[in-house]
Amino acid sequence: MDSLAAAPGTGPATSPLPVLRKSRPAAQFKDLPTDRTLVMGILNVTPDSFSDGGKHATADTAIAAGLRMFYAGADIIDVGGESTRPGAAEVGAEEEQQRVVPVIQALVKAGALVSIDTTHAATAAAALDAGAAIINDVSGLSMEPEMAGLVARSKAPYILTHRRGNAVTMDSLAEYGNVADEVAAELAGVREKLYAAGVAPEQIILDPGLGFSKNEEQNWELLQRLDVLQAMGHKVLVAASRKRFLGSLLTVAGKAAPPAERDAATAAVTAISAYRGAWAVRVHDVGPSLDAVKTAARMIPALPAAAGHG
Ligand code: PMM
Repeated sequence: MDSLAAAPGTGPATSPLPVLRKSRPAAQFKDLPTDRTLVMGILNVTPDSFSDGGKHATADTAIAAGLRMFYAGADIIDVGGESTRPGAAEVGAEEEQQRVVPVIQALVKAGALVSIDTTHAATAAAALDAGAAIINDVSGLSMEPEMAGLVARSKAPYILTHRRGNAVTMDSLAEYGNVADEVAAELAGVREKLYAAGVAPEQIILDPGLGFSKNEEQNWELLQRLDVLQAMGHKVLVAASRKRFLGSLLTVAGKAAPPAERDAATAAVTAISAYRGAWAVRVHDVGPSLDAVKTAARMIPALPAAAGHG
């Protein structure tokens, strides 16, 4: 019998605060679905993230939001305690851990698979201790190179994101000849450091780092040329959700769409990325992207027949 107040997909749609009664067995990375692209829900436990900052600023509201995403069907919940938006202030690792650890513990207890969005090795270690299964480091090892040793020792999957500079400097570093090739080459350089530290190839998940030291045109080019990253032989994560380049695309009367009005475009990026074989998408609004990945999975085998080859 189900040990939770509300099992995935069965909770009353109107319940604002899902209640956790008993724990479930810990979810495992190896048990994630493999027949479709995965949906990672974004849970920022921060006062200042660009699209949901302040919404989940306390542990209780963050846990409730995370449980809602889990019950809505998110495969992974990505918990972060430091905003990564351009120009955001850095948060100390201790404060970051105070924000994320109780949230991770509660979500893991509920049976969710959790990733920790951090550039700090100490926070990644504390998150793994609290039950997180994946390390998501938007700095691509550049903030704390000791992260590589932790990834090797823990054997945890590691999301290697492309970014030049840090949250303050990255916008000024968006100069590329061929953005997809250069991003791939720079990721390959960091990958060498991971290998040197003893990280196994199958632990590595690549992320083009949309919006991190890329302008709008470059973000679109990276999405168009996802195959360049896929050719590197790892899983690929696409994280376009509500980003500025989607707001610009949806400009009406000279006004970019605000973050809350970018979810339909996000779901469209999800569908196309899934169709092109992305391993996962990282999104704020889980439901539409879940529908999109299921639709894409259903479309893929239909192609050869539709084209008269099958
Ligand atoms: N973007 C943000 C935060 N974390 N993690 C990965 N792997 N890739 C990203 O592009 C990424 C990320 C930006 O902020 P948000 O949490 O508000 O989306």
